Amino acid sequence: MDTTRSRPKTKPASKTERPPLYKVILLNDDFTPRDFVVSVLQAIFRMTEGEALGVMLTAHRKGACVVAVYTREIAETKAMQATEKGRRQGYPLAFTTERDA
Ligand code: TYC
Repeated sequence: MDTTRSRPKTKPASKTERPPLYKVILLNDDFTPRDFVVSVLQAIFRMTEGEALGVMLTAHRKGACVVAVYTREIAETKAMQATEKGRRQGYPLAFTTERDA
């Protein structure tokens, strides 16, 4: 019996791998004004006013809301930029990221 041959150790080069995705999550707080949250969502996540209002209200009522899903670098950068916009105005507004399934 031939025991010298081994199975291929690498995946076929043609298989297209997709990068893992990360959710950006908006967290509710008691201090940031509602319309400021809406303006940040529009500026950083390119939402319409209606979309931003819906996300803000969901976070306000339920404590958190998924804003969008991106690759890791983009999710982390947008979460930082959005959190920083609040911080500059003295608000505790916070965005986090979480690996998506
Ligand atoms: N809860 C805030 C208020 O009543 C508004 C708000 C909504 C803040 C959503 C953060 O993620 C948030 N002024």
